Amino acid sequence: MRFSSNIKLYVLLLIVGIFLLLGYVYFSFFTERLNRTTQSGRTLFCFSRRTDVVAVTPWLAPIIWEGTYDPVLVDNIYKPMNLTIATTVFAVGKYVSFLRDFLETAEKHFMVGFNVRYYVFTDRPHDVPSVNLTQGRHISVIQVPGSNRWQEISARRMEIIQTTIESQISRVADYIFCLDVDSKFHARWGAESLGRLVAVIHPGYYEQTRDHFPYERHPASMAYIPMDEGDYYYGGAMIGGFVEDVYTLTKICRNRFEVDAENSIEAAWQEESHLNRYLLYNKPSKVLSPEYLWQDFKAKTKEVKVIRFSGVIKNYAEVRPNV
Ligand code: UD2
Repeated sequence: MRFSSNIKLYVLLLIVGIFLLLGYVYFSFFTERLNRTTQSGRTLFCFSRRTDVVAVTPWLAPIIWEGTYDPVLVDNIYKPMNLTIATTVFAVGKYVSFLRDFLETAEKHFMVGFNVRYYVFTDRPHDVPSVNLTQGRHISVIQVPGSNRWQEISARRMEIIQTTIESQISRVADYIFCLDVDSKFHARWGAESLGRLVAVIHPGYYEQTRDHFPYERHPASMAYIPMDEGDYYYGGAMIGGFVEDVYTLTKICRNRFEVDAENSIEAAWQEESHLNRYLLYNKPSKVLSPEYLWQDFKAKTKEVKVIRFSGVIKNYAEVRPNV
């Protein structure tokens, strides 16, 4: 009697053991499959691993920080689309000396694996360095007038980008980025940055409240923003998005700039002020964190895990035509 009850116990334990083993095997297999189908399990289980930064705007546009997206998944979505990205950069006067580093580092980090058409605007076409470009990437050099005022060079970018989109870029590109030349890329700037209208938070103001933002505060200016309005202070060193959305932005900012000029007004930060005004009433669909626009003189802060693009330290008196 005791012998047969022992056997029953062994059989029961054996059955329980087999079930536990099967359960373990099934669970491991299922998890593994889930991971493979989503590129990495992170996407489903911990999409944003960041709790120290805000990764969405109040109008629900993503703010792109390291750790809030899966680069492999993003590339798998965008790379098969065979997109062309226009990239404009102005190198007028002595700023032509920044071009080599800008282009060489862009080739290493900027939209790698995509078709990129650089448009270099300069008054010194013969000083444009020759840089080895990878397949699918081209440079067009476009001559523009010089100026003896840096404010004018910086501000006229809107007009020149607008007319070049009309005459050339709209026929060949899907997206466009307009960037400052006195900068270098240091890490991936990829398809996570693509969107309908893309702006970057200025590194000098991302920790400040809006009453400290250097918006244009004179009501007479077309760039005016009242003290109780404003979302972020966006950097003028980067505008991006669909070609047609950036076209509208440049056209409107250019018109407002010209109205100001007719009234002898120059906004506090030239086209950057008009950009901020435009983006207040035309919200960007994607916002890049200051990882995408840093400044070399600024010490890295704890929330900026990766510096992707950063302005070099320059001697203003040496490189600008006026002070
Ligand atoms: C800030 C902005 C810049 C622009 C400017 C206000 C950032 C980091 N930078 O930079 O985008 O809004 O304020 O006007 O947000 N350039 C030339 N030749 C010149 C002068 C300028 O080619 O003689 C071009 C060049 O591409 C340069 C850009 O204009 O990168 C902006 O000029 P800046 O870098 O001197 O302006 P900065 O540093 O005050």
